[in-house]
Amino acid sequence: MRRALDIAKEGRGQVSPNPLVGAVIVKGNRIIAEGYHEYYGGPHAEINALKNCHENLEDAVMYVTLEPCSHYGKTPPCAEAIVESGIKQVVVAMKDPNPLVAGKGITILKKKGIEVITGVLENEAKKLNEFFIKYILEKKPFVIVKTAMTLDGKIATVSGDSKWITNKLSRAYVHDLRNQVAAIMVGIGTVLNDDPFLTSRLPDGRGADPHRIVVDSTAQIPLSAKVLNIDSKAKTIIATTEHTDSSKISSLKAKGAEIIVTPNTTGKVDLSYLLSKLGEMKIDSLLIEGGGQLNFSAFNTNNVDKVLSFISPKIIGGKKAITPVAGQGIECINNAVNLTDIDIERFQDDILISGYVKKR
Ligand code: AOF
Ligand code: ZN
Repeated sequence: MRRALDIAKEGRGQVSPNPLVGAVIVKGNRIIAEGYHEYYGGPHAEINALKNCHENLEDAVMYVTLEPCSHYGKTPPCAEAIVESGIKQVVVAMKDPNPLVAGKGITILKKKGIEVITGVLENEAKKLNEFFIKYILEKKPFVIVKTAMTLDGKIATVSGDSKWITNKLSRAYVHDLRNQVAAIMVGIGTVLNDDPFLTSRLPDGRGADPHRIVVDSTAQIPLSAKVLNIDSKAKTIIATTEHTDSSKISSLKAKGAEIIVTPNTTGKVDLSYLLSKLGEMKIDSLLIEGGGQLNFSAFNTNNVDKVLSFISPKIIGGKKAITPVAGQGIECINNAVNLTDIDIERFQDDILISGYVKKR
């Protein structure tokens, strides 16, 4: 199963919004075939493993990271293909949360006399598909807020300089993450200050760019901004409100940007509405990279699933130097956003603390 989980990861950046799935076929102590879900709309992992197998499958066991499907989707049901293959035992890491499947795949296998063992490395499998699980159940992207600060809690100096707070290794990790998510989001302040590309630049030139989303309630974004002028397959989406004048919207559209107008009562972009729209666009995962105002809004509206907080051992001071989460803040510690399942990693001298937001 560990091998199946490992090969499933090969599909990262390619299968969204479908799950990452791996399958390994074992006979005695030998792996005789394996396969994974390689690209969106392509054959499922189980089918690829069966296709790669040229031995008799009696006495063989299939290890698969997600319950085999039972539905006619883009491809016929894997559960039926497994039945036809002659395999008599299937080991499954996790049940498929997709309401179209949700146990039906396992039922098909059992009815045909196949022995099914479930729950093997289940936590690892759930972590591997945390984007898919949120998206398929809530029709909204899994939201990660990533921040990078100095040891004294700043994300830029008093003059606004922030290049670079974290080291090369940490930054490479973030580019790899950008390759894994379907979209990346920043506030207009970040575009005005840093003029980022928001692309995934992996060292080997690999990497599918995520869609770029700018939250910009009055569409202040200059037409010369890099995100509006880059050559990339991914879309640039400007999320704005009814306060934006239509001529600016037209010129942004002429630049190739897609516009999402959220209804508003506060003058700000309604993040919950925006996330539903992104879900409708099949965006299963979203990386929010600041600034402090957008980060606060995302926490304050209960829309964050996971936090990645880089801390670099530098001290820069400055009462006015900005911090990772700003906005109006909260009054009582009791109302703080709390994280759970904390993990700590080191990238040379930088530290990454990650955790999941406890739902309130
Ligand atoms: C995959 N790859 O290896 C497995 C999946 O859109 P479809 O028709 O390809 O079906 C997607 C659903 O099939 C997916 O949501 C999940 O429930 C199930 N299993 N999907 O894309 C795979 N095993
Ligand atoms: Zn399938």
